[in-house]
Amino acid sequence: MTSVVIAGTATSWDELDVAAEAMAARLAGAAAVAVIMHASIDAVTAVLAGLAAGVPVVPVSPDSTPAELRHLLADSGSVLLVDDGEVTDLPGAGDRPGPAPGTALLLYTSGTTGRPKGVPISHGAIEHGIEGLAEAWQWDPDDTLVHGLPLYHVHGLVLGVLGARQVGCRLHHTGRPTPAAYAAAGGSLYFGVPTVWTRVARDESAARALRGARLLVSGSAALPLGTFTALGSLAGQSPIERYGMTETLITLSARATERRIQGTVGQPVGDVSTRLTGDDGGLVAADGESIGELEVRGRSVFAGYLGRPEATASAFTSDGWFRTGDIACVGNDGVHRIVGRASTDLIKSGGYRIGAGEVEDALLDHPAVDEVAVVGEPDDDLGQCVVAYVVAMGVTADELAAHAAQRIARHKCPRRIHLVDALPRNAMGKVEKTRLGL
Ligand code: MCA
Ligand code: AMP
Repeated sequence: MTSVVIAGTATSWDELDVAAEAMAARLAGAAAVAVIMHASIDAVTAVLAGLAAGVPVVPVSPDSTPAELRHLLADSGSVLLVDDGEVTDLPGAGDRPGPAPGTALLLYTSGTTGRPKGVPISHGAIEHGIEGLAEAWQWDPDDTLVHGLPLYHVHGLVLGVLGARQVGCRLHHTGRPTPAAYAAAGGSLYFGVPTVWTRVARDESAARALRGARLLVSGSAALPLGTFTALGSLAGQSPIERYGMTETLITLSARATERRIQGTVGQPVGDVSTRLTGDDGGLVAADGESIGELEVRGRSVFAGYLGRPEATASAFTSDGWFRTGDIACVGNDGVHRIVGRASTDLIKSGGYRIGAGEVEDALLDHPAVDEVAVVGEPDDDLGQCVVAYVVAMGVTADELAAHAAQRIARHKCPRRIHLVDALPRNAMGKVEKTRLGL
């Protein structure tokens, strides 16, 4: 019986399947079920139950504010909510159509403006993506996967739980992704966002304790050079990097058997194809130098946002490629390098994707606030941190921080709020975010 440990509680995949089957009967026929994703056996059981019952599962962050939760429940068409193993009927639910049949998960993700959008992910996309990763990483039933990532995103849930289950390996979820917990877990395969790897690299004894691991994998944001190098010497290997997106699952990855090249995210996974397009819409050469927007196609790519035809139309090209919004360059060996993002309005902080517009809306909602611009500023630990520039009268930065904290989850809240007299604007009156903080 393959063991599964989640935040200190042990079980097995077989026991989880039995518990999930029992809950599946209660969920069957629902348009969608929302699950509060504490790092717990109960939460994982509820996800597996939804998948077994053919009911789309909507994983919800336990840190969601009441306003965020209301949006997710209404937007997703969820008719049931599971929290700590308790299934509740949602009153007044079902006003909106749920995801299409065949949807396994409905994940919510930030855009540059507006509230988070639902990304329906099919059973086939998940299976295909994990098969591709198993091949790229030589991931097999002899592995013990260790991570402590949140269970409501692709990284922690799709790869970190459903991946281990599909491969049939042991899983040790550490509850929180701390260096000490990673060091104590004794795994063969470790997942982390760059912030986690940076913290491990700064804790020399934790980093040295990973010397027995077969493979360290970093994803969700760019891995800093210093972290790559420090782990190379302390842990005996640098992490391999892979690149993905909620909408595409995992698109690119370095291979376990190949030499690790800092700053590269490898080649396509599974049947994924990629191309780069320039500002003029023309294709950009894969010559290791030219850069363009990365576009992708393949079985793991989603078909469109739930109930957002306009957002879907602008996310795909007329010939069916998904526009990632990431700027990349590709070598003639097919190895990709992510060099930036097309928009300053998508921030990556601690591996979380945060839409500047959502944070701006939360602050603009305060009556004393006239104007807001939110940006991601470089941060040694988080990659980027959320910073707000606010034009307001008669309110303090602390009061605005408290206001935001009631509306948006903690990781989206600005770490710094600067009260300013005016925002920098160009001749057209548009805010120039790149001039903020200068
Ligand atoms: C947090 N704190 C704050 C604020 N936010 N204080 C003031 N203002 C704020 N706005 C507090 C926290 O509550 C905590 O307090 C302390 O500051 C430290 O917070 P933080 O540095 O954020 O550390 P953390 O809470 O330990 O989180 C770091 C983390 C976390 C563990 C790396 O960011 C994380 O779990 N990231 C993973 C995100 C992820 O899974 N992304 C994948 C998306 P106190 O210490 O008192 O509690 S899927 C994806 O991207 C694609 C598909 C892909 O490629 O994988
Ligand atoms: P999310 O939708 O939260 O999954 O975030 C997806 C975004 O994370 C991508 O569009 C990239 O900007 C970023 N990302 C993911 N993996 C990497 C990586 N290895 N290097 C750089 N950026 C990454």
